[in-house]
Amino acid sequence: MNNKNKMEKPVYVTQPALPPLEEFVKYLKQIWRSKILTNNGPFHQQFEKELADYLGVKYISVFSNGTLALITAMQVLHITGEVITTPFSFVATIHSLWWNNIKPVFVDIESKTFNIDPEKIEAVISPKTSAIFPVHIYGNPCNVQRIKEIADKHKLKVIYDACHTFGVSINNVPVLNFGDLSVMSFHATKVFNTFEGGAIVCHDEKTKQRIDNLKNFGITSEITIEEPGINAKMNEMQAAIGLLQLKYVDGYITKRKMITEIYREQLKGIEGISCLDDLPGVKHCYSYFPILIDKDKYGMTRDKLYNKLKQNNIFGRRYFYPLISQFPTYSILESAQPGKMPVAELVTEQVLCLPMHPNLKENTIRIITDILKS
Ligand code: T4K
Repeated sequence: MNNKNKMEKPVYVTQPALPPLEEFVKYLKQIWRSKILTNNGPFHQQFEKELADYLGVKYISVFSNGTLALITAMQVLHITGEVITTPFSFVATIHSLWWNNIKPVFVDIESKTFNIDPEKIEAVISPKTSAIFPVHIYGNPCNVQRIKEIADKHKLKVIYDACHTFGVSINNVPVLNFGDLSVMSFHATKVFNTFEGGAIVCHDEKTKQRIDNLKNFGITSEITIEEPGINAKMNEMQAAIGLLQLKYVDGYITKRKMITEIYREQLKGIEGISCLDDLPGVKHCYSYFPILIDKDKYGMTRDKLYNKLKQNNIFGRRYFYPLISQFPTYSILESAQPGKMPVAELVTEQVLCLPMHPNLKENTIRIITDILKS
């Protein structure tokens, strides 16, 4: 085997971007002095304010991770019965329904964005449906206007899984301002990380107060517990890292955009490989770089290419394969049956996310694309 392209060190699908350590040490010293480690401390409060400003949203409540934020979001809106959603996401999306005893009803995705296809939603609305739960997959915004129309017509709530978006806007309107709630993740693998972390964006003070109570056991005063909450609070170290990351995140996104453009240019014209385009009027955050491999035209399956890259020390990931609807817990559902979601079933077999993070060197991208071309 010709291994001239083998990387000396492994190249992973992502690598967290981190601020300078010296800057973080200053924050740590403050925490050591104050002894306030968690429970709505000063960094937590400051982070919520600065984050809301950065994102252009009115109310945000930060969480210890995105999954707990999703689980809590369902409680905030008292979601029950059935929820219409996508099979093409990370498992946490649908696990959040399961943990709330809510039945997911899957519908197919659009081939242009891999997001839920709004035109397939109305056909599965039933008297038990309480919400639509789309995901802005890879950070590409859903058709938010159409989803709003459908939700308004049928009086359904909309909760967006916005775990892949950071600073994304449509015609200068932050995508987080659509829907009743949007849920974010600041996991190590995301565009913006606080090691682990997450948030719920809402649009009024009362809801924000309720979310704050729910993530803190339901405590509303020293002796009052209004409802059964959970512990999903962000701690002071996470909030401090978040404050620092806000200073650097524009730079991270600029680098991701440059990397995307190099990939797109290099992959142009390879028969059987396609990638997603930027959407008109959208400011993207370039969280992932997914490609589709058409085995007949490319002459190799996605899995063979995935393994070939691996042999060269390059670890792409098949995000999102299998579909969530294909996992045993969910595959028994009627909406999950094979043949019902042809676009998602095809995309999950063809998709491969190539390495994407701000520290990726141009030379490494060229080695990756040379392997794809060879
Ligand atoms: N909704 C959506 C749509 C999501 O994508 C996610 C999470 C959630 C909800 C839930 O949010 P959180 O509760 O996580 O906040 C990863 C992440 O763990 C997960 O956060 C993410 N989505 C999902 C898409 O990917 P894995 O199992 O693929 O990650 P892992 O550990 O294999 O990491 C991938 C690569 O990243 C590694 O090969 C090396 C590199 N890496 C990873 C970590 C954790 C590092 O260099 N440093 C690190 O600390 O799930």
